[in-house]
Amino acid sequence: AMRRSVSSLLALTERYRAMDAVRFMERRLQQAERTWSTAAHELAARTNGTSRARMKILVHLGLLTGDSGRWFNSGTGQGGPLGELVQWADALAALHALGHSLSITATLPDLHRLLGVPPGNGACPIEKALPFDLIFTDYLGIEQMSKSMGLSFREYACRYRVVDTFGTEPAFNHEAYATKNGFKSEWGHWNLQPQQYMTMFPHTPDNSFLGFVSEVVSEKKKVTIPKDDHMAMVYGKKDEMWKGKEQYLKVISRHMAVHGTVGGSLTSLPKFVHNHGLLSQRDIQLLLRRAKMFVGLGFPYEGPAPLEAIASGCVFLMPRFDPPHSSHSTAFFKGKPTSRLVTSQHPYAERFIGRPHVWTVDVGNLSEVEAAVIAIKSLPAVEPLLPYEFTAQGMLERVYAYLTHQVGLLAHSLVLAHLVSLNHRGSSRDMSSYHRLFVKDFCSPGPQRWPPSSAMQAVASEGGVSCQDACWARGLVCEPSFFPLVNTQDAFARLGLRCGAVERRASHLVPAFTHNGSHCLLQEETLLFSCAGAGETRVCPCRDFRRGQVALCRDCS
Ligand code: U2F
Repeated sequence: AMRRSVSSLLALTERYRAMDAVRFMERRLQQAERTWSTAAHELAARTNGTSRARMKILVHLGLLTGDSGRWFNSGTGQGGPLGELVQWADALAALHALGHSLSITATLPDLHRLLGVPPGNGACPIEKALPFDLIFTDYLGIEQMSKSMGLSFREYACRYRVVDTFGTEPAFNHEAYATKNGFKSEWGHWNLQPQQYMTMFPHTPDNSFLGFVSEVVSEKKKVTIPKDDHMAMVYGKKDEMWKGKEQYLKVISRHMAVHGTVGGSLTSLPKFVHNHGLLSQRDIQLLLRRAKMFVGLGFPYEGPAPLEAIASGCVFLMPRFDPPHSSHSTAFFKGKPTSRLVTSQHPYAERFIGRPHVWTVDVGNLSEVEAAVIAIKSLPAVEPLLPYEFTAQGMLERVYAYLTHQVGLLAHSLVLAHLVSLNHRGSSRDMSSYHRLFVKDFCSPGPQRWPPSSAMQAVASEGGVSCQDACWARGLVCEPSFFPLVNTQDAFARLGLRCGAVERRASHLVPAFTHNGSHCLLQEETLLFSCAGAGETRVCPCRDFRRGQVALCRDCS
């Protein structure tokens, strides 16, 4: 059954309430309780009659352990990163609202205790069967589990979900391939199914888009705050984010009053800035409802605040990155397991939202900045926009779909039913073959493919274009779970690609076709199927998507 109150969730986080980061998450959960409750109620009505298994889910917040924990906790009230805490709070809210049985850990000893890791320093297999159906953790957490669970770590690999803000592409995830082909990174290399990584924005369709919720202020009475066309609010809660931005801000200040919410040191803030100090999430949202424009400085990358601003009727003005930022060119992305080219401070806002809500400018070109500011200031009121996928209802619908369709457990229960029926018939040979099948196929799609294959549209990309971009250019998204369906000569032929020769390769750039020689290249390592990556003409499995809910196809339930 869906849950509509957060009180039993707060009873689980109570153990860690001494941590500032946990108190931040708890405040968020309390403020958003009504929003989640309504979303749970609506989903319950929509799925009425569907029976679901209550899963035992461990949520291990690796980011709050050890040095990382000290960093997040000390930064919570000092302008440090909050995006990750926002996402974790919302992930907890969704799993809880869906009625699953949660356990939460935020220290290493607690993790070991719940996993059943025997005391001692070495990595040992856990003593009993893993007592959880799923484990949601992050990159630090998965590393901690690998170090302490010994051989059991791989045995349960399909049960892990790694909340990974910026995404992990298949070429980085496959350890041997990454090492051999120059994709070795600090964080990747876990050889998981790429869809086990869950991102903050729909970066690469190779991963699952978990997201967060942008509508947290729920008031008993709706307060109308009039927009002030002269008010610009700057996105940057730490002094260092403002360094070197004076000229850009000066141009804005000629037309609008510039407000900031910076905590701690203020040495880089120009004199003309009205600083409010670091604010609570609620207060910052009240300010956003008054401001006409929200101004990006270039950092932080891809945070939640611009969506909150756009949802409050602000226009978001931000820097374009030309050349784009990437793990090759930018210290922040170095070591991140992605080859993504980040073309602006907030590619989701740029790509999925755009004008009139989002304006992307070259901040080095002050006349372009000025023209944009004048145009924004004179825009008639811009309607608040909150993409459905960032509402509580949208996130709950998505997490519900993932927990229904991406879980080996469902395959498990089907297999068990078969085992039981075979056992009744006394056929032990069939039983063992069925069991082998189950173990082997634990992570792969069950008998019913999801999304349904009816949603697939195969496409041949232009040379040098990734499947992600080829699908997008046609108003579709790349769907990695369909790759096996296009990895055949027949599928190539249906696209008019006649194979002079066929070769099987382990490469993140295949299935693909070389026009020079008419070679059909088929994938032989399923972990390397990848929507990201451009090479020869790629053969791509695209699908449609719901408006405002890119993770789900139109006929996906
Ligand atoms: C991103 O993390 P940030 O914490 O920098 O993300 P923001 O967009 O600034 O905001 C996160 C939340 O902080 C709130 C605001 C957002 O919900 O309402 N907040 C606040 O409570 N008080 C304030 O004065 C200002 C903001 C990203 F999410 C991370 O994944 C990245 O690691 C990081 C660096 O790129 O950027």
